[in-house]
Amino acid sequence: MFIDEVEIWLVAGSGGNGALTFRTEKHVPRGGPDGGDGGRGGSVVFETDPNLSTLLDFRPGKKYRAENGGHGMGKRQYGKHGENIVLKVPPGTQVHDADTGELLADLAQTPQSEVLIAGGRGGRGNVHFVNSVHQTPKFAEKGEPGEERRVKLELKLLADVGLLGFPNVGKSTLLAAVSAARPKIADYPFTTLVPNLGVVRADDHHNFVIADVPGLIENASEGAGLGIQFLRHLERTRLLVHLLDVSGLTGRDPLEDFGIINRELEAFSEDLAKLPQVVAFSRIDLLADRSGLIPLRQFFEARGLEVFPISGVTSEGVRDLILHVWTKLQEIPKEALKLSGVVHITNNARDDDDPRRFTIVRDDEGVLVVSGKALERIVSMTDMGNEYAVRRLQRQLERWGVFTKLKAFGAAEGDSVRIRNAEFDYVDEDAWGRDEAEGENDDEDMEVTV
Ligand SMILES: Nc1nc2c(ncn2[C@@H]2O[C@H](COP(=O)(O)OP(=O)(O)OP(=O)(O)O)[C@@H](O)[C@H]2O)c(=O)[nH]1
Ligand SMILES: [Mg+2]
Repeated sequence: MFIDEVEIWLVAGSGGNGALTFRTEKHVPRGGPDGGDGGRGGSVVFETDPNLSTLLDFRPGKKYRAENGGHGMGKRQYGKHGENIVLKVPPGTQVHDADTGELLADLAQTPQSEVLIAGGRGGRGNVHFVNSVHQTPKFAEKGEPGEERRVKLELKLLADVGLLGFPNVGKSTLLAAVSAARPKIADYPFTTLVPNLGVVRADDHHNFVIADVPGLIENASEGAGLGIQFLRHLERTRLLVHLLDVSGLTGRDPLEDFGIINRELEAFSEDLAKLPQVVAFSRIDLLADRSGLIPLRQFFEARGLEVFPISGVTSEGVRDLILHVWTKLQEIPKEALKLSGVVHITNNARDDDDPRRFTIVRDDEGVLVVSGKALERIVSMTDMGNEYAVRRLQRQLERWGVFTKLKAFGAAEGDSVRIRNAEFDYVDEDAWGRDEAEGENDDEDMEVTV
């Protein structure tokens, strides 16, 4: 189970359809066109919220939808814009395309808000298509369908300090002793299955964040135990507190444990292995005779590591440890965190506005598939049930060189051609379009400006 990695769907609102209406006046059954534009669809927006520390509120697989735009109406009335959907995430959340893995947004700052998918454009009402030749355009544009995208949200916890240690050494107990966090604590390994965060009060004005992660075991970096998936939470910390059980009750050798865990860190990431460590001897309340700790302490101090004997149960030594950690944190700059803040706006509409840029491929069934973002958008906004709209589309396709390129590609009379959801039979250009070119090629001045 991961609380900090979740796949969801984002659905931008579709634009509303433009209206196909005509003015009605007394004694004039059909006046001029007066169809208004559809409203823009709502966008999908992410916003950081410093009060959040998990992605638990997101339901895996759920579709998070922005509102659709309203349809245009008669009397040139615009449709209402769709409401954006604003998804709140903890700082440190990254949004990836679930299919390609591409990083779409790195939401590291507070406040930070990013439009992940812009809503679909509203279709234009027929009033826009009046020109010197066509006084009564009998078509309107449909709204642009809202883009849908599956994304993976990933939270790398922005903790200052990570707790490191074998299972059952008392990491969660320590977190509970120093913060308001109430992680599950029990006397068996792998009690903690997901990372817990706690805010620790250093003094009246300063806090820092500790992350308690599941215990590590030998070969964790190769997937043993709960594996490495949690090690990456420690990647963005600035300091590690390495807990060693010195009570002798578990039969573990603290020195051996220390070596094993550090080897796992090195195997996982060089950066992680380089983080400064503070050693905490855990469960000292269980030791009646503490003389055995002296050589152990000397071993670490000889290697430049500070040692703090503690008990999360009685709180002995805990305050000293915390004060020491706080002092050290002040020496380690926060800039060490790698926060990029990179953002790509994924909206198709903004990426490529030139309908002359498209590609043609023949699919397995022999259908000629024409793809190009602007071109596909215009096709998706064409009302295929309306012969006037379809005729206009044909003229546009011709103007943008679609038929010429299809011919050059080897299209033969009767081949099927598909552009997005529209499929039609290829007709050799010499056999069609002549009559259109004369009287009907009248919309040069209403170039699509989407
Ligand atoms: N006597 C004593 N018991 C402790 C101390 N710290 C932890 N324990 C006990 O040790 C057991 C394990 O403690 P946890 O805090 O759950 O250990 P953990 O390191 O978080 O374990 P995982 O989540 O499994 O990795 C519990 O039964 C605790 O009550 C301590 O300082 N003294
Ligand atoms: Mg635990």
